[in-house]
Amino acid sequence: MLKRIIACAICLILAVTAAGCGKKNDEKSDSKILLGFSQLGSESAWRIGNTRDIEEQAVSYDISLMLENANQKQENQIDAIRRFIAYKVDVIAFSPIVEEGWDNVLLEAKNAGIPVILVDRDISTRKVDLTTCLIGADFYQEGVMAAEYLIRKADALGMEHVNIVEITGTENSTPMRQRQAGFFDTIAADGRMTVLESIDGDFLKSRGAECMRYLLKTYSDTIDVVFSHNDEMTLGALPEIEKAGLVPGKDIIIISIDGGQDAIDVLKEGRINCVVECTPKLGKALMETVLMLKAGEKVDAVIHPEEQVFSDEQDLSQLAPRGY
Ligand code: GYE
Repeated sequence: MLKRIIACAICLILAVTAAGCGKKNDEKSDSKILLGFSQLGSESAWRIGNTRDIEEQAVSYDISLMLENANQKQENQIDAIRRFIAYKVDVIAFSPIVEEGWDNVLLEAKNAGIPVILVDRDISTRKVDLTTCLIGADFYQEGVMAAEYLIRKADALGMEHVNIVEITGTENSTPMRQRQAGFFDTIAADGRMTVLESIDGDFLKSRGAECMRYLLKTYSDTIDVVFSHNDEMTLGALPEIEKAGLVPGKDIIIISIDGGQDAIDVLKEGRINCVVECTPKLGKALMETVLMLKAGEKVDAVIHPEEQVFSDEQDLSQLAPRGY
């Protein structure tokens, strides 16, 4: 009997200690900042690298992350933001798939007193103060850098006419609009340049292939340049050019954006001529901004990462692995 009483007492002490420990852990995790992040999808190596980077940086900054993937649907992103509001997260971040259509849900976040950070892409709105800041690339400058490369290349080859086809990213998204604007503004003053057609490839490899098939059928061998808004669509387009009996990188100048490892490898093979970098590594700036907002500090309205151009003008043999 005594043995039983002692055993029960020990159990009780253990249970109380365990409960105590549990509470401590809970208290610790309760005190962590909670960030709700709505990713727009998984359409590209860029996007997958961006998601991974945000997850890794959340861990290293000791921030709890509620991550939701919208699978390319704006309504899923709106639902996710509403869930974050209901859950009372400390900060909301999201990468808007397109620029329009966010006012209502962002007003809800504002009324709930939750600051919102735009990651990667921008929104278009007449309302003020719906978001705190934007952390993402300067897409206009990327378009400018792509066009500047093309002008140098046309000079080097002594081209008199340059027929361009453009495969664009998701319609009404910031990178689509800005990359196109930067590219068009820069070639505008160069009388050699003609854009035969711009076609929506939705940032997808399969669409890149489809668009290229259509463009080759329509313009056959009059195409001098493919300007593609991301690596995925470029990698989809290349085999179609080859199937048509043309040599990408030689018969057609290929210009891409992102700079993921696969595209850089193909650039080194000579089948792509130029890749403008767009870094997906936005996680560090995001976590630092979250901490600043929570500390009540002022943050910069726009944070652009540094980016560069990789092309057949350079020796790329020593280029470090890209990490996405
Ligand atoms: O270029 C593309 C991705 O918004 C910068 O989206 C991003 C773009 C990137 O799917 O590959």
